[in-house]
Amino acid sequence: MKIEFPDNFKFGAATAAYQIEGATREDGRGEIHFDQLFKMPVIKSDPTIACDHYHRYKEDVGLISELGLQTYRFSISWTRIFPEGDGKLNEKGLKFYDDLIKELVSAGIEPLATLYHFDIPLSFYDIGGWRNQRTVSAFSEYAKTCFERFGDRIKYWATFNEPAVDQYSIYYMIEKMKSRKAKEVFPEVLNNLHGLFKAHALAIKSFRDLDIDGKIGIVLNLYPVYPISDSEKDIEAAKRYDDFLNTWHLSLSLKGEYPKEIFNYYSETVNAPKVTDNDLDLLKENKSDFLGVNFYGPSFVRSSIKNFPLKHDIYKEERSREWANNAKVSPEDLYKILMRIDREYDSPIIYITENGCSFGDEQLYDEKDEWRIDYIKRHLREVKHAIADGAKVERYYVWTLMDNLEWAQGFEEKYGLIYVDFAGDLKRTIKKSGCWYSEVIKNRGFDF
Ligand code: IFM
Repeated sequence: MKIEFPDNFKFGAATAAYQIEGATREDGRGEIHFDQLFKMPVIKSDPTIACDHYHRYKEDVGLISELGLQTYRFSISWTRIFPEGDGKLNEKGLKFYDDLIKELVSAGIEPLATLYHFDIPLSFYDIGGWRNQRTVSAFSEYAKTCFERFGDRIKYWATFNEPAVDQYSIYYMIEKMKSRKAKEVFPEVLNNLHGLFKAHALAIKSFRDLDIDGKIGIVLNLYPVYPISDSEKDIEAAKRYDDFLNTWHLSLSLKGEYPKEIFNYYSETVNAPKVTDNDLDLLKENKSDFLGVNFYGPSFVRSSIKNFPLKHDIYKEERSREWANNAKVSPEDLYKILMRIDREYDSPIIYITENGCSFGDEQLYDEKDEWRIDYIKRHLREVKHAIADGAKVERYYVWTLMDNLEWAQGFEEKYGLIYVDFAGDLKRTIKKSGCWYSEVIKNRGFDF
């Protein structure tokens, strides 16, 4: 059977600044919270070089071209533009992105830029991060600067990548490492998320005030959540987690409002977030033009007394062909979440902004790369299935263009279509999966 995609559907791949650029101490870039974390002995990887994309961006755009990608999603590093987060602009940082965009556009590759991919300026992390109005205002100034400088060439923008991971995984993890209690940290997570969504709405407002000819949205990590058993407690825990992970972020992004049930649950358990009527108006008046969906696999939840206040635990299995780095391989669940979004949120335009897999360390010409082909094929089939059933899915970005720094997991996880020789000279080689994807793009589909 031939799986074919409509003419308006675009194929691409995604990356993020911190995971590929390196050059963290060059050309005036300011520090982010991760720079501090990577100095700690528990996390061994070195982000100062990463894939050295900062110096090899021309070669990398050449590879994107060779793959035939129609669009490329990358992120801009806030502290390259404003080293302190606000205040003095860094012309060298702006120039780097100017050069990258020039290279992309002249190769006919459409850029989609993410403004924030887990890289809060250290100076702002230290003053309470997104809970502090100064961070919120500085982000909207940074966003405006990017729109003014690059908006003539970049038509597609995402404000934030995966707010839930930024807060519920990263912020939570960092604060717990300081031996702080969940009862203290969780309300901060919710207030941070509230500040982050205000910053998102302000960025959208300035995008529209500047009358940029393009579309702006947000990128969420979304997936069906299942109880591990049919016990009432597990079912309730799964519902709470689903309400938090999916409903909370979807409702804020697409309806500009908080979902009542889980909002009330949090008000009663943690007395957060603190929200004003003005904030709610801001969110309502500045909804996304499109929704970016990052999909890796479903979550399986059991009830637990350990995790305050959601009282849940996530079930995981050892890695295998059917259980990739962080999730079970389950393409049908991509279909399910796409149809849920379509049904419950008035049929928004959707881009799959990330989908991909790592099965741990991988050599060049490894059978794990064959598994990647199978993974992408099965997920693309479900994307087509959702389109056929009415979901407005218009793009698909493989995570990721090239093997890179997988945050605290370092360089051992390999999600790339391109192999990078981290043990040697960082030489790039297109993997078999990259060649296969390239054919899919050329043929606008594949045989299944
Ligand atoms: O590498 C990350 C990316 O930064 C955000 N989404 C998930 C990817 C794989 O874990």
